[in-house]
Amino acid sequence: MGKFSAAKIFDAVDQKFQKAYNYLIDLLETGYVVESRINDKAIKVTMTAAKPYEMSIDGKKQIYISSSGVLVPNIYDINEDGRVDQEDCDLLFNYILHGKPESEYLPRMDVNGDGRIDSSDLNLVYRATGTFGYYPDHLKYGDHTAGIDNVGFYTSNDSGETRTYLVTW
Ligand SMILES: [Ca+2]
Ligand SMILES: [Ca+2]
Repeated sequence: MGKFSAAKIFDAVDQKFQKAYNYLIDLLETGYVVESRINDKAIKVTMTAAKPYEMSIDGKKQIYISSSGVLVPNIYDINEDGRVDQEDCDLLFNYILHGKPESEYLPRMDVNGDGRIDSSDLNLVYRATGTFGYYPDHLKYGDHTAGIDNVGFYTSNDSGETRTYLVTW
């Protein structure tokens, strides 16, 4: 049986702490990126000095820290203030109705990523506020649809895919 040596134990512990410390310093300096596929979606989490936290799904930022240092909880937080509420709905509603305000948040307004900013996006944000219900956006009669989007009033014979504008904003 070896002789008990407190010095040896302290050395071993010290080396482990040193390794952990070096690992953390490396992590802080080089950052940390994890990429994975979950349910066929590309999930990426980045933690670097430039992006202290950012999670994206299929290349679109979902949860992240904004340039003003606010934790943006999800894609429905249009104005990046950390809350999904009526203000986000109002921004979207005003843009759909009046084409304004054209702000820095414009790229965030197409929340469902279909290339249009319209009532589908507004309804998603509205529901994300926890409020029950919908913003009425269009009327449907058989194959005929009449509605509004960020371009104007439209009619459509194919449920809104092809839109003929009667009035534009
Ligand atoms: Ca918000
Ligand atoms: Ca959309």
